[in-house]
Amino acid sequence: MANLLEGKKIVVMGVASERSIAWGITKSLHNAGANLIFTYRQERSYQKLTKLLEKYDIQAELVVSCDVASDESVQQAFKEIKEKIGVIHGVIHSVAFAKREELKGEYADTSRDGFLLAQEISAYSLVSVTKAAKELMTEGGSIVTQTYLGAERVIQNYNVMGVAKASLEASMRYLAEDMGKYNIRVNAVSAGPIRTLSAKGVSGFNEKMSIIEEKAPLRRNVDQDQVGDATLFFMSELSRGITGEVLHVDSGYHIIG
Ligand code: NDP
Ligand code: N5H
Repeated sequence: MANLLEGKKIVVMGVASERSIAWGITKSLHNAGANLIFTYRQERSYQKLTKLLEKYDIQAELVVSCDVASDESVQQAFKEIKEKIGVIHGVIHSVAFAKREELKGEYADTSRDGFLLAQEISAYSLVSVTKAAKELMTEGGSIVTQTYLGAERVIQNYNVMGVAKASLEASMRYLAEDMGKYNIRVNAVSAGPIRTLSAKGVSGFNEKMSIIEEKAPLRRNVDQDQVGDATLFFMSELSRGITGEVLHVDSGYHIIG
């Protein structure tokens, strides 16, 4: 895998800590020879990212601020990437947000603003990012987002985020159709539960992990590195015939009734 992504420039969005799925992806892409550009939202994430890059001896091509809640911020980030980097070949979209109080109890209690916030940050952001990135992807390429089984089925507590992920997956398919003519593929990885900052403090997370150990065909949980390698496949030419797909990296749990 040493040179699967040699000469490829890929934007990674969503590293907040060493546990971030986006960091697992970073390691896989880096080991495959990719040149990486990073975006972050919070200053705290920027500090973390800087330390991680140093610790793992990874040279970032560029690190830019990008809050996907703002169209101007997304456009400004990709404008800066265009000016400083030029052509890019891929984007990793690994961002989501919902208010913690909406991630428990009944979905029927979801507030209008909580619903819209989850949709905006977790689903619409793939649209705005794809639109901005497309201008830099003049040699074709690959865009990968991160989703979860709660998009397909009712999973307790996932609530408003399940509906946002359903929207994200549908958006991914419509974008795959739009981008296909530019030789840009758009796909999603659906990971099983992984302990990250986002997962911290959410109700029922530990229980979800135990169920995987008990019921998934592989009887073990997945980790960031497994998601990283599946995402590497989507970024590479090995997946050149695949677009509009949701690939489950979940120890096979989604096939169990
Ligand atoms: P992390 O908490 O590590 O990452 C979440 C990221 O979202 C952070 O980097 C955060 O940046 C970013 N983010 C939130 N709001 C915004 C915003 N407005 N603009 C830009 N970035 C924003 O968690 P994960 O790695 O777990 O999450 C990554 C993705 O994986 C999400 O889409 C999540 O739904 C998905 N996923 C996670 C699973 C899990 O079990 N952990 C399972 C399946 C899917 P910052 O901190 O700087 O605000
Ligand atoms: C069924 C479950 C467990 C219950 C639901 C969890 C949903 C989590 C997703 C969202 C993204 C979590 C979230 O937005 C948390 C924030 O309200 C508070 N946290 C933060 O602000 C931290 C500091 C930052 C870094 O987080 C973000 N997002 O910016 C699902 C689990 C089994 C699997 C899972 C955890 C899925 C998923 O989508 O992440």
